[in-house]
Amino acid sequence: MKLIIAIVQDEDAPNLIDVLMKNNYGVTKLASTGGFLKSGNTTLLIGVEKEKVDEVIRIIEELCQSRKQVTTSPSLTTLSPGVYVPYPVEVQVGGATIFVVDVDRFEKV
Ligand code: 2BA
Repeated sequence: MKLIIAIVQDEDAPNLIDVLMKNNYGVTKLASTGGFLKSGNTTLLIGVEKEKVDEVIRIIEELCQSRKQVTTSPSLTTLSPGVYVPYPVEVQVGGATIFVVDVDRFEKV
């Protein structure tokens, strides 16, 4: 068995969860926060048989869009040493960041 850990954008999560559930995959949704943007994203835990991993990843790829987000990054000005001035930085986020890990043991008791 494998555990798929998928970090997706909040906007994509509801539809993705619906489609996974309709295809009989068990899903746990965790509210998470990206370390770089410090804004909310969604982490899904999906436990599946090894043979189903590719299908789940295909569904995630299909439903999770890549988007541009603007954040601010501190920059050191040359005029005033030690003074940080924020300026906007555009980053491309997602579709999804996916980890697939082995599950040693799976029990429902
Ligand atoms: P964040 O850490 O908030 O990152 C959001 C987006 O900002 C990233 O999109 C990437 O395009 C950009 N970014 C991240 N770190 C950067 C840096 N040091 N310099 C410039 N740009 C940077 P994604 O790569 O699609 O990642 C989306 C979210 O997936 C991340 O949100 C984080 O929550 C998670 N993630 C990505 N890689 C990860 C990893 N190796 N381990 C754990 N979580 C990860």
